Amino acid sequence: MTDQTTDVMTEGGIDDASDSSGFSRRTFLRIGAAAGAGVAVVTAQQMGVPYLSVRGLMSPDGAFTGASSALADTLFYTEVYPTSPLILTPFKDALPVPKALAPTPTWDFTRWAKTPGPGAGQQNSMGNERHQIWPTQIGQGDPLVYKMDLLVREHAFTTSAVMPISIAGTPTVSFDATGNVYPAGTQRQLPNSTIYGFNGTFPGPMINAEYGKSALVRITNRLDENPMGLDRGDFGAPDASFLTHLHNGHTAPESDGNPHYTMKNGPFSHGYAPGQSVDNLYLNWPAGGDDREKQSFFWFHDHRMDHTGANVYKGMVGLYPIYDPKVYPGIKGGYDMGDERQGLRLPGVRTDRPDGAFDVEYDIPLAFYDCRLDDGVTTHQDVHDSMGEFPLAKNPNTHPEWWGKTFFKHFPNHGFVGDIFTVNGTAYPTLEVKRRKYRFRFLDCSVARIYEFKLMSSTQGPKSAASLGLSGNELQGQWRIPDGQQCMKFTQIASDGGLLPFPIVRDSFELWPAKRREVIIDFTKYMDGHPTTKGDVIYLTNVMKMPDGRMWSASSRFSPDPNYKIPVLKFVVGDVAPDNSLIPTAMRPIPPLPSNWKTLMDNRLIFEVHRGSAGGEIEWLINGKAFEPMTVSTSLKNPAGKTPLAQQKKGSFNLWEIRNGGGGWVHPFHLHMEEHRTVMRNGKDVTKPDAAHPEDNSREDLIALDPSESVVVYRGFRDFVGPYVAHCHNLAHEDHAMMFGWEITP
Ligand SMILES: [Cu+2]
Repeated sequence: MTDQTTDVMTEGGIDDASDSSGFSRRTFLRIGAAAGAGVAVVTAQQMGVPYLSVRGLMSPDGAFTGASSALADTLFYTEVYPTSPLILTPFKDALPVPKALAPTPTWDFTRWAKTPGPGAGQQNSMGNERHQIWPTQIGQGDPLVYKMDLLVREHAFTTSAVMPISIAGTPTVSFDATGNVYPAGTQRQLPNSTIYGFNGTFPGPMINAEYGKSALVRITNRLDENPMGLDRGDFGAPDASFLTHLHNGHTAPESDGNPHYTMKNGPFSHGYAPGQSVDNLYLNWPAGGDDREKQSFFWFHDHRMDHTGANVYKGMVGLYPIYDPKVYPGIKGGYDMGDERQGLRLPGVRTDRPDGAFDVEYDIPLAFYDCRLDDGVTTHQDVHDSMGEFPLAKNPNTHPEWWGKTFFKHFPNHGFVGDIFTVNGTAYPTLEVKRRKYRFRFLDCSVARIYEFKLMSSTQGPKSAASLGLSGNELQGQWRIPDGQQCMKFTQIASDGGLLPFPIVRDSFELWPAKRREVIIDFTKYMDGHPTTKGDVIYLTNVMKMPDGRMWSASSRFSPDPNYKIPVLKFVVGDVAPDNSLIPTAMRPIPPLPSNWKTLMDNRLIFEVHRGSAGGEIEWLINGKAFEPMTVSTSLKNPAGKTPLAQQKKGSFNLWEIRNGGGGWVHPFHLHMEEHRTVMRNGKDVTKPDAAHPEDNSREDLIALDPSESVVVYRGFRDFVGPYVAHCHNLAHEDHAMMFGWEITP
């Protein structure tokens, strides 16, 4: 253990605070690191080192081969996961297409015991915060009010029968909640999984927002209630607290749902406890009031310190497309308001509802989430098992009573990847489409999995990986289309930061955790020009193989595996429908860079993300430090010889460099509050983007950091003051301290 790590571990501070179980995970780590209690030990052969060596992914300084990481791997966890039962009839269930949540009528929320409003104490149920900017201060009316309760409920991923299979891909025994054992070869129906969901659903509600009309969301924690008497399993924040972050809303800290804020303000805790509520106010106002900063697809998710991965995986995900009804000079009608007859004329037919919400047909969000279901024979075992977070589980233990329900393991902290792929909460769904253009809003809400999507046709149709003789990690995804061939292209119109300056036609695109991509798919013709016909089938196919949370082992960019073609969503072409949409040639202009931006390079802030030597709870470090929620982080020494605090003056702009410290890992790195623009990669000016990174000519809120890559971004710090965070969005990395606090000062 290095001095640096010892430092972090003895620093004390708020991460020592006991939670409801009487322990802090990080406190336990200190005990655990010393005593080795409750820790699984694996042999050196099981570790990732040879795998990475073979792939040439060792860091240049060889750090990954050093004893430190190996020791951490050895001491703190094993990578044993269950094999999910095989879903026997994929594409049986329809893709759930969400309808917009209705705002709460004024007569209703004005009768609430604590009414929403701009006054002191009106921002949360503790009465100790107020909204930094109320919409009337920026020329808007009072906000639309939405209500969401966090509820313990059930969720079904499929209605198909399943066949329990082993890691060898062969039929195996299965179990049920009452203690029955079913012999190998018995078809089963899955039990529902327990979720913690916004309004009790997964995914949670969708708010269709509009620029210029703010939204206030009253989120109330009712996770202490369990009216259906559901088994909560052994994951999710053990104190049932939550913290909701609208990713990546331009939002004041008190509504931003980040632990650097909540530890110092508001709840003075990791999150909001059962019985508490918070009014998250989303101004739907672009950074600096600049229309070029408008975005188009947010999502909201849990951000509870140390348990974000578990809480998101347990269902705390919601959708937030944002439209722009503004009329700009020279363009007829609202620019991007969900109506294909005006503005940019992107696909979408809008219906304004009497309840104050609106729905947009042919404009569909697709939330990708991978899961694993318990096989009843895999031991639930990680470093927390001796610390009493889930005492009823008596872990390490097997849980045949949870057979077929979602399985999550906090460790290993490489990440967590599932073997069943779901879209909008349904495994392998089907969408019947009209013969016309659609807008799809892609979101990766998985804990760690990265996807690469292609549109493929297949004459033979899907075959189960097990039936192809595959086993182990090759079973991930369950189904393949061995004869799949690309048949269509995507026209990408937006990235995480909103509409692109120009559409990009793509054969495939990657989707990293928390990232969004919006595309138009034209279902009238194939890429060779042939028209589609009714009944044609097109598979949205994942071609990135990612056996664990480190990174992919095969993708189009690196060592593609032509046999890995996982159909995740089936489109069936139906009847022709009217289509007034167009594919525009130009969309949202990118805000200009100052011509002298390179003069900011010397004084840039530098953050290097890397693996620590202690492993365990604080395995993932930034600038050598584990996340310390009370503290503003410090930059590494920059070329000007300074180590500035991560503080920016309100209204300022700066360059920040995020470096991947190496070791053959990738990190989806997310900075809260404003989207950024990538200006340098590995020291090279990319303001004129190349084919490998066409979106460098756009705004994003997440940096997809390749192994050992350095990325410099330009961004602003406008409108609000206070504490924010930046962190890896591989949620296992985030939960193991790969996060730092920064702030905007007046
Ligand atoms: Cu990471």
